[in-house]
Amino acid sequence: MIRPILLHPDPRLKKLCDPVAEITPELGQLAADMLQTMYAAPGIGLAAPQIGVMKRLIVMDCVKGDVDPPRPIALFNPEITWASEELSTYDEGCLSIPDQYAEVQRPAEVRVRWLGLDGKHQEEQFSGLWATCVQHEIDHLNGKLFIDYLGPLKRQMITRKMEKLKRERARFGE
Ligand code: K1U
Ligand code: ZN
Repeated sequence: MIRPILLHPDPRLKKLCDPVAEITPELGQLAADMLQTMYAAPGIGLAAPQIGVMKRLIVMDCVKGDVDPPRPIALFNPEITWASEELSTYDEGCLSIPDQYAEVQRPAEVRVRWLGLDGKHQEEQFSGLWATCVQHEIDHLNGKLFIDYLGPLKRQMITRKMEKLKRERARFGE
């Protein structure tokens, strides 16, 4: 089931999410819904608070083009266990802040430990777009948005545009 994505500003996008105690069939269904919602948007990642669920769950698939097969992954309680000193800059977007992009600098590589859908711990080193995306999604679980890395003027300008978009959507029922 495709779920509606919350738009910034929304107090739920500023909150710390709760860890998941165990992987239940309901959480498996939530992860499946999030992947369906992410692909439909379209996007390369999605965090549970973006659909109003305050749990530490993210999904991603950063495979580009049609050559390589898709790689949908669901990460419960993801934790960064190592980050490279080398940084990389990416022009980030966010499904909760549509049509707004800004350069954000983050560690170029990160090691992440998480609980998989099978209830087992996994650990993997991510680089390139996967590294950028996993950090962006983990930020969502901590109530942080990519615009929080920008200066106050740029952040305020984007927030005002989003307030206008939300007013228009409420008025015209999009
Ligand atoms: O968390 C989100 O809001 C999803 C976001 C993830 C992300 C994008 C860019 C850098 C870091 C994290 C998106 O997926 S925005 C949409 C997007 O980037 C995209 C959409 C279609 C094709 C390719 C990319
Ligand atoms: Zn986002």
